[in-house]
Amino acid sequence: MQLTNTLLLLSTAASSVMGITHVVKVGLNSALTYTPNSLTAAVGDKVEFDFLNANHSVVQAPFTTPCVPSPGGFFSGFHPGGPGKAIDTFTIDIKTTDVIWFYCAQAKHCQSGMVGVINVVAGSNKTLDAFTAAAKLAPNNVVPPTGPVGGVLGQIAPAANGTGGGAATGTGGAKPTSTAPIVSNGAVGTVSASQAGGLFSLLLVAGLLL
Ligand SMILES: [Cu+2]
Repeated sequence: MQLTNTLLLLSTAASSVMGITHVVKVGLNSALTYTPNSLTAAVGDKVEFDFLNANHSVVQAPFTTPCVPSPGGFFSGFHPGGPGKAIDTFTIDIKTTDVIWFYCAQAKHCQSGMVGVINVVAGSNKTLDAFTAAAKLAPNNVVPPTGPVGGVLGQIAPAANGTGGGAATGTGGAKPTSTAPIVSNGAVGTVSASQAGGLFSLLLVAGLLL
């Protein structure tokens, strides 16, 4: 009983320390979509884009220019995906509650509605529908000059890639991603390292309690 309580406390503490990782499936069922295309994430959370099919990307954009990169925004680079392949992932940290609009820079995917949003403001006229409508009219789909930038690349092994979904919910950090993030925006401390560190100290505390 006491052990159960301690473990419960521990997992609650762990999730509040590490935040939640929200997973967005890119190209699910070979569609030009992000699933979900609108999500809410708290400061300290992460959003992980899983590239399942075709050759997609994710680029941050201002609301006013849907298919043009935001200065200083993130860009995943292009990631081909398909059945039996490892799934490339691109994970961003949510550092503010500001709205984050994004699109796919491949071909005319942005114009075709391959766009999405994090933390849209309820009641605002800056809706995902409005962004999508503006994207449809955008003259160009602009690929950022450099990247990947603004996030961390990873991979989900094919073995964990049963239904093309990627098994990524926050159950304590045991996600089948590769150990070495290839790119980040200059941040040296990696996600997995800091998570592991946090978990380790929590386990240490648990050990003392028990
Ligand atoms: Cu695309």
